[in-house]
Amino acid sequence: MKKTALITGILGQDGAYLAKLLLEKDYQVYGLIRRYTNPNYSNLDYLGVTDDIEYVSGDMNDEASLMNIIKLTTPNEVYNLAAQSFVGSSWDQAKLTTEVNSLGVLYLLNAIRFFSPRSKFYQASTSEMFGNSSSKGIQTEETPFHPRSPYAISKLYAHWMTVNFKESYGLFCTSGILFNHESPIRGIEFVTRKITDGIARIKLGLAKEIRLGNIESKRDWGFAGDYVEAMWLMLQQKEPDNFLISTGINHSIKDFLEIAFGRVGIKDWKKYIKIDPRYKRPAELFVLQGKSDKAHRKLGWKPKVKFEELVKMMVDADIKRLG
Ligand code: NAP
Ligand code: G4F
Repeated sequence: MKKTALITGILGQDGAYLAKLLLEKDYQVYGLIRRYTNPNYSNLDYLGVTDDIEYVSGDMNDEASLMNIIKLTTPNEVYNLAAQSFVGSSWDQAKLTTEVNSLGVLYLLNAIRFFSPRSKFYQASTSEMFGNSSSKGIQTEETPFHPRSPYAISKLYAHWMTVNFKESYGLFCTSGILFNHESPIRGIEFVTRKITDGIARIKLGLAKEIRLGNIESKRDWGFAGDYVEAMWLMLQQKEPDNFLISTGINHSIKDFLEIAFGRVGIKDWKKYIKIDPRYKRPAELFVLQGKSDKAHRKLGWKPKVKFEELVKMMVDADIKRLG
């Protein structure tokens, strides 16, 4: 019998990469999608898996829909990737962010508890939960949390609720604390994709500049395809546990700009960048750099794609898409 998995957020970046990985492992994949007049399958199309998924209709804000889906599918594994995932919007839409990212997780956990308690559960937690708190600038599973955005706060609630369902009801609940991970299908508003899309437009004569906020920030950027493998590995363990997933190396947005513009032969990239206060955040998170020793040791997981490779992959894909 095939193993079964339910993925929420299947139309997003990670949902698409995870679906591809699980299909390659011969899972039957259920994908939760919201009701739309015109749903956007472009990420799944990009990876060539759109027709291999069984779609179920529901919403993280609708508790009954989640109960119904869990009851009907009783999957071996549930990956909760659905979220209002853009930090920048979370100040403008704090209530919505909380409803989807916090309460939605509580609804899903209760649905599992009542209708499929043997399902293993993965929660998409985030390095944003650390805020600017770190020991010597590097975060580990032991670093205290100090969230600095409504998004990070909503995710911290979900993280602790996931831990609590494990401790209270003995469910197999894991939380993956993932650092930034990108790909050619990263959402267009995130800084990496905004830059690679902007560069492709400049190169093709479709745009003259890219408007950005704080370009001093440093992030520990990895490749989404590598990170979904870590999610899967977490659910293959005997005991549920939380893991931090990162590359261990960080770079500034300026580094990203230099390599990305370099890829299309532009050296004087500064003249194409305009700093626009609209893209600055009320509370910034300056440096993220994670130490994934526990994941290396217990999961045998290591990232494969290096930073430069990732940047070039994204630039090339945007040039191809627009060209
Ligand atoms: P993404 O591309 O923004 O995808 C998020 C998905 O959530 C979208 O498909 C969206 O559906 C879905 N969603 C939003 N609200 C929903 C609702 N009310 N009901 C059902 N689905 C809903 O995000 P991602 O980059 O793939 O990230 C996946 C998860 O990992 C997110 O939870 C994110 O917070 C977390 N995370 C991401 C990173 C990263 O660097 N990428 C790092 C740490 C943690 P629509 O397509 O219908 O809009
Ligand atoms: O690309 P970003 O929007 O990603 P951010 O805020 O780090 O969040 C992403 O990673 C988290 C994991 O750490 C996830 F949990 C979350 O869901 C999301 O996937 O911004 C990165 C940095 C920030 O410091 C931001 O202020 O880039 C800076 N930035 C500068 N100019 C900009 C811009 N960010 C965006 N999106 N757009 C700009 O114009």
